[in-house]
Amino acid sequence: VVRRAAPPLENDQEVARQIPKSIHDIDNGKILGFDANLSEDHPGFHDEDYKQRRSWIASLARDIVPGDPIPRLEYRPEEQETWAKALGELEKLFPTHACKEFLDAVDRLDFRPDVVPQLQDVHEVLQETSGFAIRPVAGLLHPRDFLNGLAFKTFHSTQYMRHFSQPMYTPEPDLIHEIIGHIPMLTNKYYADMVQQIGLASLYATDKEIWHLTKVYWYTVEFGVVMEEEEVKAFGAGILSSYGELDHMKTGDRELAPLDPWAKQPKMSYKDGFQKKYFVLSSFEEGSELLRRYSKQYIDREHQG
Ligand code: HBI
Ligand code: FE
Repeated sequence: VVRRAAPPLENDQEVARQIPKSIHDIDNGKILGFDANLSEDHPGFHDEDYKQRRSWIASLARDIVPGDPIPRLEYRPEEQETWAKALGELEKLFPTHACKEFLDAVDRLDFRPDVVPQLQDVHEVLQETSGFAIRPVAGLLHPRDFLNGLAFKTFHSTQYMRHFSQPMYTPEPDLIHEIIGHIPMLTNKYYADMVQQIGLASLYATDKEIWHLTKVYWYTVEFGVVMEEEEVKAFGAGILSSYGELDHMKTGDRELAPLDPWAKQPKMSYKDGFQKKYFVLSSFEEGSELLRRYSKQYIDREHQG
């Protein structure tokens, strides 16, 4: 039997992609990694009750259409306590370690140890301040979908709480990381604009460029720092939601360098300790200008070709 070879696959050509035209075109159902099956090093791995609760909260996100109100959850006593402990610890470092835009936002949001904030309420504050929206999601989205959401001023947020055995640690995004780390900065218009630019670039990015943008996101939104007079202050959510990282950023053995979105970005380390290098902005006005120039190249290329 003579078999004819299949025509060669054009490996170097991207599969035709539909560029999302609105938030409705972004699928929030495709979750990577940890979905219902937590990895072995997750603090809730052996806790069936925790896993069930987490899956139930995650499942609510799947049925929500953008524009629907986000379901209000009644948090359990151990979840309330986890929130109170994490907030209480982090608040000790905010006055000296967090940027002034963050401190102003935290005042406005009025976090209290005895009340776990509801996503719907912080969504409404974002709508009134920067125009950002919160869309609940069951877990980690594909980087392209997550970044594309930012183009439509939408932040995909988890709604479940980390495991109560480790209030200061989570291996995945959770409500505390989103609410304390991300939400306050998203009320700032310049910051919100900067983040949206990363999203706009991602709409037109190849897969390789998505990987680069993931790093730009990592070194700004997750681990960015800003100069205030002569002092370095945190604005990245990965720093602001971690007591150890806040301390390390301020006093640890680390490098500082100006952010250059065009440059090759260092490899990201998720698990092995704190960041070795932080990228610095001189202000959020400057950051939004810089990223506007950066994203413009992607937008211009799309409209020429
Ligand atoms: N998904 N839900 C969620 N939250 C994130 O913070 C997140 C994500 N998917 C990808 C991602 N972050 C990063 O890898 C960057 O690509 C944005
Ligand atoms: Fe995050």
